[in-house]
Amino acid sequence: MKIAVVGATGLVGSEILKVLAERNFPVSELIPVASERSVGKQVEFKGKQYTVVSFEDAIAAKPAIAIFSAGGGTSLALAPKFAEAGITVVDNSSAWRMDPTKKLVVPEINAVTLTPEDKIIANPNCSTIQMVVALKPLHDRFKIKRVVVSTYQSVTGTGKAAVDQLFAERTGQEGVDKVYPHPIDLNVLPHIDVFLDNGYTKEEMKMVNETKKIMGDDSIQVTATTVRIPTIGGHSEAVNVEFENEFELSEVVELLTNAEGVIVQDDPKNKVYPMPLTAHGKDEVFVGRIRRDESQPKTLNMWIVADNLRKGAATNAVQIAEYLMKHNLVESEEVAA
Ligand code: 2RA
Repeated sequence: MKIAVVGATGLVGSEILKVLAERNFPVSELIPVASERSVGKQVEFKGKQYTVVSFEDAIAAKPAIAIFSAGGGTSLALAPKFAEAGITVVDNSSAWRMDPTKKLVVPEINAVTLTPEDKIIANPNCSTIQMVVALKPLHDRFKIKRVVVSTYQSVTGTGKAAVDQLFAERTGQEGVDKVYPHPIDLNVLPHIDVFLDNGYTKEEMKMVNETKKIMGDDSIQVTATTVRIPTIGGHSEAVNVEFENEFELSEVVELLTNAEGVIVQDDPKNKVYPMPLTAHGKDEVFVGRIRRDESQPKTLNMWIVADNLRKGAATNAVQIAEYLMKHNLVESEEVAA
């Protein structure tokens, strides 16, 4: 299948290439795409060099699927053009996520809703994806009333410039552009994305609104505090969940152990719990510190970690592409043949 990766030179774009290769996605032709200033650059895929092309050339090449990771503005302007040409877009930006005409997909949860008419499919925000993958099996069994989440997010969520800022601060390197309003090394910023009129950040409201949309249940109450920390391996989340129904801890662990895409790492006596360092480069969502909230009934605490560039972005997008391919939901001669 012909696949375009739009934003192929960025942090998420490079991860998409890696994930496509690792998962052996049947790529008959790879079309790396980027803005004018990156056209002509080379990217590597499965040991071969590919030349980055323009958006126009990518549309003319008519890939079956274009995985976009090029920012909201680019996506708003270009995804419809790809879609009009019959190319299915899987978009990593926030541009289409809350559009009621677009699906917001985490394959383990709601890929079954996809149809051939879905030409622009939204990939949720990284911090939301890892949380809902762990919450869905528990919601199905005990029905979630309210979630209180605090995040500890990797600088890779901001992009390469943020990783450069962190390491420049750490090594004392001068002249590196600052992307955060304060130092990030040896610091913690309770500020991800822009502040909104209600006092929350956009990242916090993504967690509230996207959770309801993906789970297909507006009754789930979510409140979030999203925080940037000086790590690169993945995002971590302290999640407090109140259910409608009583639960047994053993059943929670069993449900999570059997949940698709989840790995339980919960053996505190042996100091086993999820960490960004161990989640880094992995496709799964890791859950640990599973315990009852002793301050009120029917309430659980857990700790969720995932590589935000993987399940939080590239892996989820590639899994959507895999689902589309497997179920013949895209326009492709290779699929029809
Ligand atoms: C972040 N959620 O970590 C963003 C990336 N999509 O900043």
